Amino acid sequence: MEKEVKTTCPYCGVGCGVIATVDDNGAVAVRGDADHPANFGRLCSKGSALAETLDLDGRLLHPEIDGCQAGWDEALDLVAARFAETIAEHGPDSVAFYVSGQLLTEDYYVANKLMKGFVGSANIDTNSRLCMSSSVAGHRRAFGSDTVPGTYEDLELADLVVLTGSNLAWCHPVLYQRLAAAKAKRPGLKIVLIDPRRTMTADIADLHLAIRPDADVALFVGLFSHLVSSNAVDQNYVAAHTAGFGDTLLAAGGVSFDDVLERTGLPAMQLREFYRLFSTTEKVVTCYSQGVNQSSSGTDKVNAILNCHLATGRIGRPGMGPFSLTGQPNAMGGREVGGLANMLAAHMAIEDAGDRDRVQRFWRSPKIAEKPGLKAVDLFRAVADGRVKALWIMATNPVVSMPDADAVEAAIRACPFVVVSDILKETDTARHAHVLLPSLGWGEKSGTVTNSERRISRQRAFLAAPGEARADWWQLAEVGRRLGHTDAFAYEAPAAIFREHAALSAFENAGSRDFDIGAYADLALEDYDGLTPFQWPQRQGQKRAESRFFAAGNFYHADGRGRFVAVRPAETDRTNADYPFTLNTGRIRDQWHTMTRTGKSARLSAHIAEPFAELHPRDAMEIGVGNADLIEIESPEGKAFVRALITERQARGSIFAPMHWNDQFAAKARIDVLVPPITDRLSGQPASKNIAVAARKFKATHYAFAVSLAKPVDPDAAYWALAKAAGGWRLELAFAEPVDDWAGWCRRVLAIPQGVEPLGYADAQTGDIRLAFFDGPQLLAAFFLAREPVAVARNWAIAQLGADHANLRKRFALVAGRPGADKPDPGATVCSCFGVGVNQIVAAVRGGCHSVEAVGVALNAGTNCGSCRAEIRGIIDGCLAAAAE
Ligand SMILES: Nc1nc2c(c(=O)[nH]1)N[C@H]1C(S)=C(S)[C@@H](COP(=O)(O)OP(=O)(O)OC[C@H]3O[C@@H](n4cnc5c(=O)[nH]c(N)nc54)[C@H](O)[C@@H]3O)O[C@H]1N2
Ligand SMILES: Nc1nc2c(c(=O)[nH]1)N[C@H]1C(S)=C(S)[C@@H](COP(=O)(O)OP(=O)(O)OC[C@H]3O[C@@H](n4cnc5c(=O)[nH]c(N)nc54)[C@H](O)[C@@H]3O)O[C@H]1N2
Ligand code: SF4
Ligand SMILES: [Mo]
Repeated sequence: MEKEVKTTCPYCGVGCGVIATVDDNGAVAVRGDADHPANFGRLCSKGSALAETLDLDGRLLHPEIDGCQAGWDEALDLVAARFAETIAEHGPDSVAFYVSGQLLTEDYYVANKLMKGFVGSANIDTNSRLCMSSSVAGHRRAFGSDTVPGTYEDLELADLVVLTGSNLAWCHPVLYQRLAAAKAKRPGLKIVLIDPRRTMTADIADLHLAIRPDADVALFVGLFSHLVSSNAVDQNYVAAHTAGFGDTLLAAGGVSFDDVLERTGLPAMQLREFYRLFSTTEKVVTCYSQGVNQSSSGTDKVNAILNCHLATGRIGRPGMGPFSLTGQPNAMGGREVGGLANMLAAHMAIEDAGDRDRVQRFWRSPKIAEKPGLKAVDLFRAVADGRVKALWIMATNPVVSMPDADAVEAAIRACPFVVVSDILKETDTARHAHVLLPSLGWGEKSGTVTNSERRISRQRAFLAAPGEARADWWQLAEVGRRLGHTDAFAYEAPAAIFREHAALSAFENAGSRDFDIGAYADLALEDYDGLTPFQWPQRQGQKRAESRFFAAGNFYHADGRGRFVAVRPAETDRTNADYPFTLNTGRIRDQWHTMTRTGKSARLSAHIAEPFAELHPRDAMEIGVGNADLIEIESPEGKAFVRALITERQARGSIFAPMHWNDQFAAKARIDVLVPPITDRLSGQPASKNIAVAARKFKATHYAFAVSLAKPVDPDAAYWALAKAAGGWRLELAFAEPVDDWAGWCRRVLAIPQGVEPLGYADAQTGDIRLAFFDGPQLLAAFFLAREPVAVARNWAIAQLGADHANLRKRFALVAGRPGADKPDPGATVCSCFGVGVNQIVAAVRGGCHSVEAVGVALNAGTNCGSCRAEIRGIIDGCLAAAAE
């Protein structure tokens, strides 16, 4: 019998409801949950492909100690013993946890409780430091609490949506779809995008401000002045509910319109238009994400935005407000449990003696951390210099995602005791663990997550635990018990943890703290199982009609007033002739972070199969780089090799590279090795978007492309990038020097069995070599080598892995490296849901399909999740423009 389970997507902070079905053979299918208020049935490309990422390939199924399989008792005893010894000898601050916004709230709660209440240190930080901490710091400065005032519906109700430092189309795709649908219905809804790059999100923007990196403070300080001079300030709101207006106005006076023009690099007309739109539109929502947070001025950027909403009183009312978009599925839940080193629990403050005492009484803990712990960058510094001697890393991959990643890797390698809890056996971080603990993954674990609009939803298990994998909360509780805290960690199921978390949120609260879900403190097990999505706060005995905050003031500073913060644009002089480019890093549509899950899907890997760097055509020309060349990017911290992608979407002088690739998928593409450990002074969040780098062409003697049935092993080449492909793997390569025996190289790397001889072709004139290995009619691997970037049609070559090669002519066509006339090459995949390539779309446009809808009718492309609609529109525009020339 088919089983249907309602759960929540494990990727981005939109927090879409998913219905998973498992059939009798164990096959899983997913679809959007039409009843979930985040997505109403929609899913993006990543959500739609969830079922393809659930195989057990590469999974960690048993605990390991020093690379050898071990039992749970042995592993947990060792973890507890080593932590206990270290604490006894060097004090509580000599140990640390580094956790993740991808933990469930229940896991996170236990981790935080164990470290802050029972180890007695606040050395627990999380990858949310790299993600949301500037928003947290900004919220706390302005509101006295870490509160996101609005709801998703506000984007649909607004008359102006400002997106700044957000690539909504790719990073919060379902919210983007909701916004796009609202705009289609009501074209009067204006959208302004503020981003140095012209991203796919620009597709729905009425105005795109290609701002200079980190000029946001100047832009919003200038807006503040404009709101004052154009009488848009809500004097009543400011007088009744805020403080600090005067000082902020004074500070803003120091930034003239001309200063703003100079700092932002924007044309005056565009700037005026933005200011006019903002000041004359009552219903404004300003959404922001990593272009704001990940900056040395991240917290000031946040407050510069909040100032404008406070000044106009546009906050907490339908269609109005600042909106920090959270990245990870449980970034918000992590903040609720106080998972950051400078927070306590349930939105209480670690600096506040009363709060510390309250939490300690509630936990009945022997101690409580007395001061904030080390923030991520400082934490790894402390690991490096030996202050932290035992480290537990859970659900995050810092060797890939932390700034100065090589230094972080060296620190982990040198740490006397490292525990890693992950779902995969081999990650760039797991390879340095002394103890590896197998965790349950999505579909296997149970608990709750909170999305960007404060909505708590259940993740539910629908698959059996694989091997000996166990939940993260269980691992932590077991260690807590082994450290002697038997009662405090006697949980038997996530429901009990959730109840405790809910009870703590209400404990001595009485409206003094924003986060309160006391209504759920006594939730019965069946009710936890059946829990439907709800937004906080939900105080005990009170049904709250209003889901927004601050329309009528009631901020969480002691005087109840919101604060203006007198921010000033930072002086940044970053001219350095050795590192003339600005590197901006971020995300692509179909990969999730360090690719441990999305990298398993051939469909998702087809959209962009290689690490790349986007640069402007004139910059490319100046450094002698052509499309498809490889470039070497260098900063004082490190080096990376990636493919060049030349595009006018990129501003001059700046380079964009994705953060996703790692040592499992590429030779040298961990982009965080380039990022210096510079942080925002208030939040400690690294500045991952504005990095001084040099770029040059990487001179290869040979380039190659291979498809292979078996997973390639250790490709020794200066450059390689591996991706899952339908039926096998694809491998891009470049060599710094020729290899003597190419066939031998293939045999080793592409795992060709003994006795299989290659079918070969070598062009003496061009130096091209092609090799194909067959087992009967089955292609095992094909290898295409050239002195220039290889021009073979990738999707066609991949399709050959599944094709029947009984016919000898077909085998020769393969080594000739071109599709037959009957099988045109579909080109690079645009629509991953239906596997439609760019050449197919171009053909459809030439055949008369001049709208995204028409292409959808002809090819299905863009008709499922819709994530590729902006790209399809771009292709149509490109074809029509070319035709008009
Ligand atoms: N496909 C996909 N979606 C994801 C994720 C993923 O890995 N893959 N990760 C999730 C997570 S954890 C997060 S945090 C979110 C992040 O979501 P986003 O913040 O939307 O994504 P990013 O690509 O990191 O950065 C957003 C934009 O900021 C711009 N930017 C850079 N510098 C500046 C600046 O100085 N000012 C302004 N205004 N803009 C600037 C960049 O050009 C970029 O387009 O995405 C979530 N969703
Ligand atoms: N240069 C640059 N660097 C960045 C960013 C950027 O924009 N630019 N963005 C930053 C941001 S916003 C973020 S959020 C981080 C993300 O960076 P990471 O958190 O390092 O990335 P993930 O790949 O999501 O890592 C999650 C890990 O947990 C494992 N895992 C999955 N499910 C589970 C589970 O249920 N339990 C356990 N124990 N493990 C599990 C996965 O296999 C994986 O190894 O990167 C940051 N780094
Ligand atoms: S928008 Fe996509 S990745 Fe984000 S929660 Fe929804 S389905 Fe998952
Ligand atoms: Mo994030």
